[in-house]
Amino acid sequence: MPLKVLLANAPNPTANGNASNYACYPHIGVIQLATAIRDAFGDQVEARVVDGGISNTVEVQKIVQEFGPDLVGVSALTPTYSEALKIADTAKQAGAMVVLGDDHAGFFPERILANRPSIDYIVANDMGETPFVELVGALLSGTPVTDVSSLVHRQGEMIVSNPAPRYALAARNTIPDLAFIRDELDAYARNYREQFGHLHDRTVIPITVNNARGCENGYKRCTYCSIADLTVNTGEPSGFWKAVDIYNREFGINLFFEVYDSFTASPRYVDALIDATPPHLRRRIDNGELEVMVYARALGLTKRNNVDKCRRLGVTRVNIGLDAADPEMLEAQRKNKTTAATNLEAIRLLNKAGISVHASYIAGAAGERPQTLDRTIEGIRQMLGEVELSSVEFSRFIPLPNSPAWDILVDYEKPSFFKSSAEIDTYLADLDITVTPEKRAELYERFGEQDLLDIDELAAVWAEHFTHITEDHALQRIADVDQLVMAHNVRTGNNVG
Ligand code: B12
Ligand code: SF4
Repeated sequence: MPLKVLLANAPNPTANGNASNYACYPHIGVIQLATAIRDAFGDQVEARVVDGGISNTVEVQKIVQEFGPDLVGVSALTPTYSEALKIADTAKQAGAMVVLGDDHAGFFPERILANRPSIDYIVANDMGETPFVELVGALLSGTPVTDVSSLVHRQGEMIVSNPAPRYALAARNTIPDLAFIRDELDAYARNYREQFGHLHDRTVIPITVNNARGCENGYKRCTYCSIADLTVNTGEPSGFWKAVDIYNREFGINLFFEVYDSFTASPRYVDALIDATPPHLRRRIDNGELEVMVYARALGLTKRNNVDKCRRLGVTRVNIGLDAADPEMLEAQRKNKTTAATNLEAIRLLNKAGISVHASYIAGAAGERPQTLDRTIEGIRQMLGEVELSSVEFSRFIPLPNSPAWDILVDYEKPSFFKSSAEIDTYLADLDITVTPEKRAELYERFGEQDLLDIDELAAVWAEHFTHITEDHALQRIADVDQLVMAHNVRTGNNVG
């Protein structure tokens, strides 16, 4: 009998239990894990994948019950953790072992194991492939899990964290086999085309790929950035093109969203990608048959001929976090030498190269005032008048764990991204914000020891204590911008990309 393994991505918790607002891409992490164990163990395992991103918790729970798995792996982000817990409970009741992975699991592994008896193991690493294969290997052979790297597990009364090395993408980066989600591929494509189809000359079928990670701003990350690890970690350039080739031939995919945190982080990798482009794919890129989409920093795009390099790689859409047009807010967001002028310059260069731009802005950064928000909105108005944007996303600020904002809100005593509490005090004093010791204690009491966090509550508390505007004001101004953007026939949205 093979070991039955179900990998599930937890949905967002929304009122109707359906998280598919903008499910344009599958969760490729869980597909990669399923592919890796199938490749490693063949018919010793029977793997299945379900993405709550295009269904809902109840659907995922039904599949867990029907499949009767021996092991359920659940992917949990901070906003989806509540649903991950429900899926874990169902899996445990159905007699499965449960392992949790992805960002939220990696941020609070000990706390989660201490609070949640349904969860047996946590993979605390944002590169889950090697540990997951090791875990399944240990379960198949009945050997102890003490040697499974990056695993956090119980040993009697104790919670033990096995050593967690940094795995290199160049050493192992299995191409996720989309056959695991063959029946659902069309649903993502339809969702994408509904929102963005008009940006492309032909009918596009999108997918995310990931052959490189990291950001040049990683040493001083943006205030809201919650990404687990921003160290630059690049795969073999040939691996990127192999994924493009296979996905295009086998699944007709023609739009590849490389979710590298910042495409301009490693100039050497970009050059190597250009050099490694297979001639038959180069021809198809030049004919507009294959398109690439990336995230990039505005400042990075203005340097080293990067826009031209993007164009040569088939990039037709770029996502940029412009964040604000007000200098004080850009500084508060730790945008690291990015100014309203560099933002405008980057978009002009992209426009000239015929590359469309998805721009995102944030209302309610630390120290935000009605006037700074007005300046940002004026900047958006100017942008809309001077350059072409394909979509503009204006979101409220949400302080997530593993970000500088989390240090400011919760981990004040032991910050991870500020040198000390004193540095946080100086940062806040510059923004005219003071927090009393009593309030500090209250904030820690409220969020400091929790594994389950309410995103709306976090956003509201942040607005109240760390900005000079109310949350209602931020939401009202976001609605104003949506009107403004729509009047320019540009798509709006919240986290659309
Ligand atoms: C592509 C992407 C999306 C896509 C695809 C969805 C998805 N969940 O992957 C879309 C646009 C749909 C999306 C939506 C959302 N996203 Co998103 N997304 C990303 C992005 C840019 C890349 C993720 C990726 O594909 N990486 C490449 C793959 C190969 O790696 P991976 O997914 O991390 O998986 C690896 C490991 O994490 C681990 N692993 C993952 N799952 C599991 C499970 C088990 C059992 C194990 C053992 C290991 C394991 O192993 C995998 C292989 O190495 C990241 C940013 C980033 N750099 O991480 C944000 C990010 C993950 N998203 C984020 C958020 C908040 C969301 C939303 C909640 C936004 C919202 N408000 O609705 C939704 C959630 C939707 C959902 N139900 O999944 C945050 C999470 C922060 C946090 N504190 O949790 C991130 C980090 C961005 C940020 N704001 O900082 N997202
Ligand atoms: S530019 Fe993006 S990836 Fe880099 S630190 Fe800022 S939010 Fe994170």
